[in-house]
Amino acid sequence: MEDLVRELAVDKHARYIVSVEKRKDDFESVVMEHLRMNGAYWGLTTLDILGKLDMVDPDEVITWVMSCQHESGGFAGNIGHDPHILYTLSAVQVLALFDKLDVLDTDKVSNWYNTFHIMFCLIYKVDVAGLQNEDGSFSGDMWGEIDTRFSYIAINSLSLLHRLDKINVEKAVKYIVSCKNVDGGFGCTPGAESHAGQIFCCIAALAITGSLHHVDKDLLGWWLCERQVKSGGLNGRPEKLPDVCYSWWVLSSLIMIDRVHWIDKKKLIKFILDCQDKENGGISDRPDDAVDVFHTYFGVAGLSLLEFPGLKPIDPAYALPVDVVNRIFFGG
Ligand code: 3PZ
Ligand code: ZN
Repeated sequence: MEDLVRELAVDKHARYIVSVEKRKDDFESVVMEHLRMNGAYWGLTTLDILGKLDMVDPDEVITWVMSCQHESGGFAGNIGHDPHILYTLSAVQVLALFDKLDVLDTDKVSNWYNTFHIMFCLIYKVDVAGLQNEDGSFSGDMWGEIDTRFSYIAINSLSLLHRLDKINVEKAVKYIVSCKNVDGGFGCTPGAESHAGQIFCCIAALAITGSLHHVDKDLLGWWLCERQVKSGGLNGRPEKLPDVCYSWWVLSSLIMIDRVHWIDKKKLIKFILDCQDKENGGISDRPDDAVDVFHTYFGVAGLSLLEFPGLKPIDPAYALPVDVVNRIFFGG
């Protein structure tokens, strides 16, 4: 392991992240403009894991985050956009990184979730009825909005705000368990195909709520470790190409179910290191592709889960540095 330490271009990755935040007009930034809150979370968490969070001005970040909050309590992806649960988790996570959760009126944020949850339950009732009568082919857009990803997002952010009591956790867990498949994995809705990203959301939500006893760990562990391909990288489904972001979805799930020793950790480290742009910084989905903030974050976070020397450990369920999570739940 010691010989690998020099292989991670820490300073270059940190400079890459800071430079992307500053460039607001180029193509990459225009594409990412509507999800800048997610980008801020990916970039800033990367900097923190690298021990470089002091490269940004906390006041500047907090002011911008709070200017994305709506009267309703939810957060938008950027100033002037509509609030969505996807951006609200990122906003809560960014505030947590800077130990600034106290600037939030937590009841306002969690009441907004409550509204969302009531809507969720109303639609879900229809979903169950619909599923019982159909073969699984339903209109994508409408159903796209009901997804185990949103269960994870609600459970993670409400837990960080100490407001899990605002939702019916038992019902939420029951819904997630209803998305479990015979291969041990989970899909986005009951009966939907297992997918590593969805498995992460379900396993992490079950971990946060202390419900991992619903999981067949050996069966799921088998499906997950089968994701490792010859190059050492991990894919998201059978027959797909490996991708650095799956280092996170698959690896964090394996850790949460105590089966991480079933993959070749050294080969995965090598795959992630091979995806670096060693000249200009940043990490891509697979070797020699273009880098982006998303894969830079998941590459560095994956290395952190693999206990790469010199990186802050990251919590596999909350997707925040362990010291940040400890500060929230144990004070200090
Ligand atoms: C990427 N999104 O829909 S996206 C994302 N993907 O907003 C961000 N691995 O064109 C970046 N693929 C790059 N910077 C990619 C986030 C996707 C995931 C696409 C991707 C990643 C392979 C094809 C969905 C959390 C949040 C969102 C997602 C997953 C997990 C894109 C394409 C899609 C998107 C953004 C840009 C490069 C960056
Ligand atoms: Zn990817």
